[in-house]
Amino acid sequence: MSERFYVTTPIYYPSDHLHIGHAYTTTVADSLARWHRFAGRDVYFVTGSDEHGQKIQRAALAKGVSPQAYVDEIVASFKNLWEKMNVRYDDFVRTTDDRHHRAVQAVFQKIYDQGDIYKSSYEGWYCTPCETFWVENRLEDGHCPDCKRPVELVEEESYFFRMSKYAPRLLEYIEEHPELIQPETRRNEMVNFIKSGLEDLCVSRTTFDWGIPVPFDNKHVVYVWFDALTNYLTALGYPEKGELMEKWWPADLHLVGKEIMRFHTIIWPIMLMALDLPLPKAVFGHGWLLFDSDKMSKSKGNVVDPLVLIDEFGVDPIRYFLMREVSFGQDGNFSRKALIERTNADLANDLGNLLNRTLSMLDRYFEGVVPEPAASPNAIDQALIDYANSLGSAVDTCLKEYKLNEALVKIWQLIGRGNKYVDERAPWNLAKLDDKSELSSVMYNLVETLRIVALAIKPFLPETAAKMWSQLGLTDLDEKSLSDVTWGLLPAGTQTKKGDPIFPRIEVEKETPVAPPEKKPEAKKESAPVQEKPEGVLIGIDDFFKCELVVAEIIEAGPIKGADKLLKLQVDIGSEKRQIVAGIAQHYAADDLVGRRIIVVKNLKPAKLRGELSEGMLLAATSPEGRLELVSVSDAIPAGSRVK
Ligand code: ME8
Repeated sequence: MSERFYVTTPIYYPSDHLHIGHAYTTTVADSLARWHRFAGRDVYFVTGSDEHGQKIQRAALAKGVSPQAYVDEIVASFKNLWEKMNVRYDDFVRTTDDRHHRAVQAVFQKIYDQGDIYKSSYEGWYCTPCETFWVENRLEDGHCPDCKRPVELVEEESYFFRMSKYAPRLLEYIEEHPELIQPETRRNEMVNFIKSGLEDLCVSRTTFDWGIPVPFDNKHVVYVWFDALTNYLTALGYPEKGELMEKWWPADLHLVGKEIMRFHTIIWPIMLMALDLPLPKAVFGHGWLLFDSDKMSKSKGNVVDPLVLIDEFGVDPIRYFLMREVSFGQDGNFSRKALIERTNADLANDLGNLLNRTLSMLDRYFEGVVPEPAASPNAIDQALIDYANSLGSAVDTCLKEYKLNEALVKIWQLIGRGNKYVDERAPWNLAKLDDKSELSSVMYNLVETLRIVALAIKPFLPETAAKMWSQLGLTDLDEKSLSDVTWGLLPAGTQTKKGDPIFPRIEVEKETPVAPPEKKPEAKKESAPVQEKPEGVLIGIDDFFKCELVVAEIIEAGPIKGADKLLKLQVDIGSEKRQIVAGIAQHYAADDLVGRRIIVVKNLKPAKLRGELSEGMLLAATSPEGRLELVSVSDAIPAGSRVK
């Protein structure tokens, strides 16, 4: 990879407000841009708005305002969203900018002058929502093969771009530069599309006027995709061949959704060939973000507004979810439940707890001041140090290959190791020793792990990194770079400042319906035991894992009227609070149970006992004398930890 990185997002249509799918692409582009800057590379990050075309003109008309007034308002909302999401772009291209008019007209004129654009007439199909021309044989039941909506018959005089002439050259180029189209599955689709025959492309329209006029024929406006794709050059000052063009073209990465790969890997490269400009180094077509496994669309009413989510959850949980949940390139699913579960498990439990418990112990043992790592590292310390030292280059490699979720998994492995390290090195035991050197080292190692985590997550979760940095008592975060992701740079003597939990756990609305009462089994002739104990039967590990055992903290315990054997418990299982009814009243006093960490079966079907909902079952063993004892763990294991 070169030491410079020009990355773009699609320029979105301001026909409507942006939703979580648009935020997805832009968050990824922003994190890549931030990471490469952090790694010391020169970065240029461009986004924008695609404001012309029939779709926008119609939307404005329907609202009774001019197209310009219509787009001005929506584009302002784009910029507001990016600001709220901490997206830091270098340039925002509006296709209604004068500079963009100049660029598009220059591109059109040059290609026309060299004979690659000619006038003819178009008679065929058009999908306005996709702004796409379709030849009859590509339609599916008379509908757009991409968005499945009805197409319109269009008959008009048009200018055509000789795409067909360039098809063999493009195929050859793709063969020699497979990295142009990523991921690989999309490359095959595109190659097949080209091989099935490229038509010349209609590049002007005459039946409406919201567009850039063809420079030598005012009756025509330039086709909106020909206009929009040019934005990647507009940002560099094209047609001037100035410093920006010199420095940044060709782009390193056009990041787009899979549905617009064809425009970016066929039309755009051919336009560039006709302009005699080098082709971008890569176009990456990521998958779709679905909503509860369904395509998001206004008509289905399942469009997710990122601003609403940010107000409710804060920006970093959304950024984290988008990049962590989906394997980049593939389709992924968005749901409120999944967002809450991710936030509680990875951010509140794993990261939040590591920060919180480390700084609490540091307050307790060293008044919050980072001690010298006095003792030499043992094997457990060394494993932590080695992993932390390898993290920077591991994440860098992932990002060079656009594997964002893998990068986050690698960072969270360090967090997981940090939490495990606390349990293994048990600082509370070391604190009992007269010689505090080992305790000093262990506490240093934990704070140092957190410093490295804060740096590594900075490009992905800038707000969280800043909050952690301040609690760690460190300064100058903006000046830190990848080279600081190196073990041992934490100065001993740093005064930390433990603050509020950075990710308070989100309470989950009870979404699981109570299972309907089970049908009574048909009366059997012989009475059979209610539950057969499969003693002696061997089960596979998969069977065992079907049973989700987690650590739960008992928050409240109380009696149930008229049921002297039962207690009603409120427990915290990490991701949520639950009520469990347990037959332990004759063995435990309710007050003695509060604060205890027990093991519960999380995925047991809810049931009602004596009219009380019970959502889970706790584990206990009975002594030969009949005394029942709950299976418990120490306070070191946070609620929600999986038992396996
Ligand atoms: O196509 N999942 O603009 P657009 C993932 N103006 N990504 C999604 C998504 C989803 N559900 N929904 C939208 C256009 N996106 C043209 C682009 S570029 C020269 C012109 C993202 O407003 C994804 O990046 O329809 C997709 O390609 C883009 O938004 C489409 O945005």
